[in-house]
Amino acid sequence: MTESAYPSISSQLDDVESAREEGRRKMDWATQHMPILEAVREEFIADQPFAGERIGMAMHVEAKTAVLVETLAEGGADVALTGCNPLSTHDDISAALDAHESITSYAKRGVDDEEYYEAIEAVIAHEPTVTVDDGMDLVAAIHEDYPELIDGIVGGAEETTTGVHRLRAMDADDALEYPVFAVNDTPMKRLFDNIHGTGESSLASIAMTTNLSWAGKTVVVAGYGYCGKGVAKKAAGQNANVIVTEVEPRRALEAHMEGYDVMPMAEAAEVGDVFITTTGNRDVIVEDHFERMQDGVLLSNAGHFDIEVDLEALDDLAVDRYEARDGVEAYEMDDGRKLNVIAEGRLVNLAAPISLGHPVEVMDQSFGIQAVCVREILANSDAYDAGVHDVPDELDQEIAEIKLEAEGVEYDSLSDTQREYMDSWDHGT
Ligand code: RBV
Repeated sequence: MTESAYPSISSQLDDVESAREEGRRKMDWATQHMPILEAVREEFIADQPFAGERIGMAMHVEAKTAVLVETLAEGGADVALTGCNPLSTHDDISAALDAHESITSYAKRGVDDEEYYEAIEAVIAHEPTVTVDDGMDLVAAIHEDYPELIDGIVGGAEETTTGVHRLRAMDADDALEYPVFAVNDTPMKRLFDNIHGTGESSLASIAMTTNLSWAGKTVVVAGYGYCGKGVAKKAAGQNANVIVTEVEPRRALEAHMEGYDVMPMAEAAEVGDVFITTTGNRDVIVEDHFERMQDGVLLSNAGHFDIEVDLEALDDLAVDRYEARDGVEAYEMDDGRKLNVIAEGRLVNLAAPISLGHPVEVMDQSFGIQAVCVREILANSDAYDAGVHDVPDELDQEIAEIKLEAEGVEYDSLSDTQREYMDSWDHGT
């Protein structure tokens, strides 16, 4: 394995022993609620499907992710990892992982842009045979700067909507040179992680960061994709009035039929108390909107990148700027209004000081899919050409079955007659 000059987390902390201990304690807690990864880990320990492989990862380095990382390492892999957001890393978790003989962690909280990309390069210096990304930063850096490594890469897996979107754009340009599974697009991921995970953890992080209530607030949710649906549903469940903004006519209609107010952002800007962007696009809340907002609004983003709220424009408008609370930056306008930005406009459920990411149970599902995707790409590499691949449905079902069994939920199966009927076309009235 090639060594990198960039230091792993262990040499960057003052009291690495106590960090490791605390990280391990958090991982133990997560593990107790991750029956899918527990089952997959037992299988991997027995079968050693990753013996001799090097897995490079760029993900949110916190307790649940750590359980995935260890599961892959226990399956025989050498794993090198770093963060996929400068503010989502938990240093104690990073340190606990780095203590494992087959794991090197470069993730550190609060890195600047330069350090962030140096850490990505440090992971790439391990010459991974498989990549696991959340947001596609590893795939992008390898294709742009280390194309000579591509021949040695069997494949990859991508966690999030934004990453899959970027990968599909790359694939459409014939620029993606190894196979990558779109983990995000599976039912076991998207219907739970994106909806319940984003909904619950974004609202929890905003509430804990501000100590403010949802009841009676007007909450503006930008984007009604899977994440937006979750945020809107949970906000309505907390007695907020929900406004949805959309650019896609059927989604706008869906939100309207769900009972939410739908209107352009320019109108929503005037009445919203809390703004949560979930679009995956840029410039969703911009200067014109800031000018119309009420005093004291909260601005936050639940999309992967920090480009949905135009903070540069907000900074230009501001006559003063100060930290109102941990994780809350107040921007004061010349007319005295204060607009409060949470977690620097970065993924609010992961990047605020108290954020913990999605709940453990949903990450068990998402990471269960990640784990079996890594197994699949290595076991059947001949079946996958360069490009984005849907995860085979049997793998998604395998994870659902483990989860149902762990929950003690029984369900029906088709009789032979029913199966035959479903496969036939000649039964009419
Ligand atoms: N996400 N990870 C966590 N490890 O706590 N929470 C959310 C965690 C993932 C989620 O799957 C989503 O697709 C992605 O973060 C956005 O970067």
